Amino acid sequence: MKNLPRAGVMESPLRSQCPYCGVGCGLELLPPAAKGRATMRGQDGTPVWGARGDRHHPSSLGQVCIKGATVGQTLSNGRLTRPLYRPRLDQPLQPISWDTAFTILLERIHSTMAEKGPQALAMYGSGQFHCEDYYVAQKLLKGALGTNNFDANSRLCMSSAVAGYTRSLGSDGPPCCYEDLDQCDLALLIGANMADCHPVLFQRLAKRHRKRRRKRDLQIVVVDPRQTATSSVADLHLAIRPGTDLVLLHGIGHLLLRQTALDFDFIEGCTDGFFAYAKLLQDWTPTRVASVCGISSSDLRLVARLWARSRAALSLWSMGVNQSVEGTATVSGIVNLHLLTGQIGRPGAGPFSLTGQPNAMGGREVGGLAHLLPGYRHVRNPKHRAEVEAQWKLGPIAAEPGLSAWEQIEAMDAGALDLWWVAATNPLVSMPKLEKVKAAMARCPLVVVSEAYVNTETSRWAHLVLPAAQWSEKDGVMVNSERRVTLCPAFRGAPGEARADWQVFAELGRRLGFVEQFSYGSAAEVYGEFVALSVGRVCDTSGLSHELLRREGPQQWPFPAGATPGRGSRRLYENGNFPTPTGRAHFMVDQPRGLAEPPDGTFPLVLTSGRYLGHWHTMTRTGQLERLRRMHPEPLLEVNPVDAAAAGLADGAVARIRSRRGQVTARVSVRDQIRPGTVFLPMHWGTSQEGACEVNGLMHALGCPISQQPELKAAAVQLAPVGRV
Ligand SMILES: Nc1nc2c(c(=O)[nH]1)N[C@H]1C(S)=C(S)[C@@H](COP(=O)(O)OP(=O)(O)OC[C@H]3O[C@@H](n4cnc5c(=O)[nH]c(N)nc54)[C@H](O)[C@@H]3O)O[C@H]1N2
Ligand SMILES: Nc1nc2c(c(=O)[nH]1)N[C@H]1C(S)=C(S)[C@@H](COP(=O)(O)OP(=O)(O)OC[C@H]3O[C@@H](n4cnc5c(=O)[nH]c(N)nc54)[C@H](O)[C@@H]3O)O[C@H]1N2
Ligand code: SF4
Ligand SMILES: [Mo]
Repeated sequence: MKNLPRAGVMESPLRSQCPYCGVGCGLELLPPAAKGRATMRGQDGTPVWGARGDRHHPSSLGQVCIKGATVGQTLSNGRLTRPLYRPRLDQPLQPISWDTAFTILLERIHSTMAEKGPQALAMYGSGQFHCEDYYVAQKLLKGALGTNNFDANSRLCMSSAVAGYTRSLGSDGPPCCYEDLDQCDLALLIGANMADCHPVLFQRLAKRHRKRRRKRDLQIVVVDPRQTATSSVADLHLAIRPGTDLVLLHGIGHLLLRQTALDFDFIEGCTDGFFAYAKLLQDWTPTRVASVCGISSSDLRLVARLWARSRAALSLWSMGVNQSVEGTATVSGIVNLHLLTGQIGRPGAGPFSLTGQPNAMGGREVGGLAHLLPGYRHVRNPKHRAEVEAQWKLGPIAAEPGLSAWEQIEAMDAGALDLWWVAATNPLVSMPKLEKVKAAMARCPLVVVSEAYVNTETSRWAHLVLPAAQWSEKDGVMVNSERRVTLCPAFRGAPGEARADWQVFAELGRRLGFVEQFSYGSAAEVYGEFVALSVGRVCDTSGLSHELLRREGPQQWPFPAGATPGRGSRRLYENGNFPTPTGRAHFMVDQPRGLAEPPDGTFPLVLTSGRYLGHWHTMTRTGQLERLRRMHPEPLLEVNPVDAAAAGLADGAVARIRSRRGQVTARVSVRDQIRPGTVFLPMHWGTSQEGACEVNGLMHALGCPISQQPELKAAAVQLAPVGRV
């Protein structure tokens, strides 16, 4: 299989990875004039690229969902084409040249360095960067500017998984692969609505489930306070109270221990900390667990029995686990069960985080969080810093982690940040506690937003808006949830003066005087520099290059220099050896603490939030498509009949939803599918979209103390019909 760098040569299909979710399906891109295809037209009347599943992509085998299939129609409408600037937020944005934009950036950087030092500069990036954008961004901040204040929206997304894997197994890195979905006999889907959010993987599992001959060939257990399209196929749905996942996991551990359904050889040979963990489990008796989680103890016993009997247990999780004040502990709680029963490092078994964004994985590998450096290195580790310093030749890297996403907001609010640069994320929809974010941004002397589309919620609060070339317009690499690396070639031109993010960061690096360190001839060169820094690390990709990926197709890591390209899947830790100092994985002992803001008499309900199948986050792409808008015409508040009656709300009525931080209105959908005491809103509608609903104005910003991931899945709220208080 072959990937062509440019459109125009029609014989070989052009291949890429879908730029939406972390499944990372392979796409075949169909040029506007492809033979035998009616030419589709975008909103602006111009012919658009088509997309269909790439049968050669080992991760998706030709499958796609509605978002991947329609992505071509969303790429050219409403794009930013020129840099824009205003000195003050009450002035209109005016077009400027790139040269002026760089001058504004340089002046601000120099004056900030002189007055406050580099810690008053920060960048907030994204799991939607290509690896090359990510790599140059954090080299610019951590190397050239001397501050580790580079963080990404992965902090709101995968950072609990990163922290959980690291403390339990010794390193980040999901150990499983998608073939495990074909080989497991128990799939525990905890805090993941795969049917809507990782649809191609869900279909793979659901198809097997439909065709199973005996129940015990594949059982699916779903843990979610709501019934979803995912739980509709489950053999068992545990509708636990929000925030009680760790209790549930300890309850399962308790029963496994009692049934002596343990893998003693694995525990003895490959782990430590068992006795302390076993002691913790004593307290989590079935009666207590059932009562805290709000489920029956017979259901609890059933899930423990299914696990005890399973030959290959696979846990799949996403935001219902990660976005919690005990997100890291819950991830470790999942890993604990796998260690207890030796369910890791073999076909069909293991703890498997479903990555959210298309390149959140690559971001972790290149060092895209404030405490990381390339190659899963840590800024606190002097050896790691020395290795990166030697490669970069930009001087010493600061020894302390930089400001994480929410810490950047707090610093800005305290007047301690003079430059906040947001790139490829839309925080004025997606960050919690939006009123505070707005107030903080209003205090910052220079807010820069690198963005592909015009007039997003966040660019309305920016002084300097930089037009970004997006996926399809720049060469780059993305890495999906099963550690598979795919080349995403440029096949369309960028509109107007839009530039690739990495090129902007590199040019600023050169203008800062680091000419040699930031002179890259191509994205392939950037990638080459990064992979050299991965040698010998868990995520070794030193054998990969754009050229190899173009020639051989997508590859899974580890892929050290000299590795043979192949399509087969591999797992980490097959030899029972873990990248900890002792080579053993750790049982982690964490006492559950529950929600940061539990419901009370005034705010009696827990508001949770999440996603719809047809929309992507803040809808800058999917919001353009009539077909997707028809699929989900408005944000609906899901309410149980008991809570609806108590609040005087009928189905279809409009409710006011109020938390300690703000209020929004939304139409009510009364349904049994959500457990009493919990209500749900989708996260997608900001203020730019019809049906505006600023959900995150309601959410609090308290986060997990280890991963610093905010608890975006729960805030205490009250409901009232609109018109009454
Ligand atoms: N269609 C679509 N797909 C996407 C995205 C998108 O925007 N649209 N975004 C991508 C990204 S970045 C991400 S991070 C993933 C997210 O993927 P998911 O995490 O699967 O999606 P969410 O809808 O955010 O949340 C999943 C479920 O968590 C449940 N939940 C809430 N609180 C709790 C709790 O306390 N415990 C448990 N067990 N469950 C709870 C919610 O009811 C919800 O059904 O999706 C990716 N895929
Ligand atoms: N209440 C609640 N809040 C949440 C969540 C939740 O479940 N509930 N989930 C959280 C999670 S997991 C996530 S991942 C975040 C997602 O939230 P965001 O990251 O804010 O969402 P997106 O809409 O994906 O934002 C990406 C932006 O980058 C732009 N863009 C696209 N390509 C490029 C490019 O190549 N370069 C540049 N410079 N810009 C580009 C897009 O137009 C868009 O404006 O939301 C978080 N917030
Ligand atoms: S499942 Fe995810 S990666 Fe695959 S086509 Fe859909 S959005 Fe794209
Ligand atoms: Mo995410």
